[in-house]
Amino acid sequence: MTTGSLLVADLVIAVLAAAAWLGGGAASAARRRPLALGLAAVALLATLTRAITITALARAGWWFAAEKVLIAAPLSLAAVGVAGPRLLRAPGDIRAVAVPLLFAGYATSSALLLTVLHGYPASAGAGLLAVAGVVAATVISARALGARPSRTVSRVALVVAVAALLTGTGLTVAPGAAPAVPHDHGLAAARIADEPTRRFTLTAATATVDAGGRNVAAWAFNGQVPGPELTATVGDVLEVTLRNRDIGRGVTLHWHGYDVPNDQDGVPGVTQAAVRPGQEFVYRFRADQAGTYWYHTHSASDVGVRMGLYGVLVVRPGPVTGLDVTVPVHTLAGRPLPAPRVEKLDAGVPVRLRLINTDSTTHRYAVAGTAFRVAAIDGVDLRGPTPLVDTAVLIPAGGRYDLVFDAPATPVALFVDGRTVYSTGPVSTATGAWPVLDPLGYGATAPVPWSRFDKTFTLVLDRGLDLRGLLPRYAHTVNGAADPDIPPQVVRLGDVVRFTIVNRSQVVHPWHLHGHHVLVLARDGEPVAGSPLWLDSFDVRPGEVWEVAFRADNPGMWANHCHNLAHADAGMTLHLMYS
Ligand SMILES: [Cu+2]
Repeated sequence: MTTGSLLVADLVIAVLAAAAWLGGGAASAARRRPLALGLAAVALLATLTRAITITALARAGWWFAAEKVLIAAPLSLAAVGVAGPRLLRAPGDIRAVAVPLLFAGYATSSALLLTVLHGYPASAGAGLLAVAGVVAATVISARALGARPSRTVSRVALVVAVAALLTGTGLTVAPGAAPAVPHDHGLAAARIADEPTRRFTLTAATATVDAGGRNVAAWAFNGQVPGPELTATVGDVLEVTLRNRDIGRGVTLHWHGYDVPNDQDGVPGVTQAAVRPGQEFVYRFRADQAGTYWYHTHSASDVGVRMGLYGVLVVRPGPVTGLDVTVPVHTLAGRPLPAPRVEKLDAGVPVRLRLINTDSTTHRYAVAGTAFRVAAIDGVDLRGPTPLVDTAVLIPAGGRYDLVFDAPATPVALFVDGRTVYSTGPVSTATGAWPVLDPLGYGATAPVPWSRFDKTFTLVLDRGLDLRGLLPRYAHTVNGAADPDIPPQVVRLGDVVRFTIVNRSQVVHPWHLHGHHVLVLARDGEPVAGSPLWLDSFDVRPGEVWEVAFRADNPGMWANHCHNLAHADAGMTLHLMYS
């Protein structure tokens, strides 16, 4: 069983246990004896089963189980300890066990709420709040049912409630107040002064565009979605003038995966101010990385990218040979945008498909009718890629895969999520059952260039109630905090930095560090067994633990965030800062 499924199983069992205890309590209060006893038996069984799931989660990593071991387990033990013996005595008047059963229900519900609303890290304050809630609810229930709680119980309740109020700060105060992200931090590398060799102008404006045969409202660069494809050759100096005609939320250009100097990175409030309607901003950087990249607005990025403010950036090492096409996959107004048409391929022509996922969720790609190799991921060439047949690839949000093959004389087709994106003739469409390539075991290995790390950080991804803004929100959190309260990771120029990224939530988080490619060291404790993977976007699935590293060689203040942009918007953004 994967840790991801264990997390789901544990949650389901916890919900079942809490519901059954509460239901049993209500049934006994209503003198429904058989129902009460039946529900209590289910509750008892479910609560004891959690001993197995919590132990397994703790073995997978303390991050997955901390609050369950420290708070849920004692509360569950209390539930069983209080309700169990009274049930075994099975009194003539079933109403006599109502309060013990309700107590067990409150204890397990409170532990469940703690996991769902607070998550990681566990804190004494949060635990006390949970206990205070249980005591208060039990006392109220006892009064309502006419059972008088003893003087001792009332005293304990009072003490716990006061302690919870005094220390129960885990839910309401930042674990470590984050220093404000400076607007102008003086660390930005001076942008290059060289004469540009490639000039582009991108004008952002509202537009109506054709999305698969239907006109939809969009935000577009130069009236088109995707925006113009920007191409360059290694060594070119790009100068891109961004103008904003009427996008009220502001616009910037972020060069996704391109490790530009910090002041060209296009993150509003961090590296520049958002470009407002009527304003412009000129980006200039040298194209010294070959590969497949893309650009997109980073201002209100969730809405902005979804509405169409993105395009392709391809930097080639030299002249194009054969067929070299980009396939940016995007969903606009709920419909997939059509890919560029390739009607005909001459046999023997070398083909390079640059697949780009510009959505916020993973896509599954399958090339049918030919063997192919994955030549590059996230713009970086793989070492010793071997031919693959009838194999699908999963590309995370923001990620790019370059697939290469020599065109066969027979038809080939590309499928995205089972939908034909293009084909040169009839091919088998049964790609749904194909195995999926694991890039961590593909290609030829090479040693990791570092044996020691100057800085190590752990990012635990979760969800939690964030009460620090104007309105409470159910945030996507990192180490229990949400943007802007997540402390920045501070490194020095030249440091070799290691990150451990743990996903203890129920959803995939495509991780994206700006300004650096990270080298994958291991996933779930298994070292990379294939080509070195230098990634800028990688899916951390529920229950996964990724270890990645990079050399801090690009000074500045860099966003480090989930590229499911709705998650980034809902708190899952922090910053990497050079001291
Ligand atoms: Cu996410």
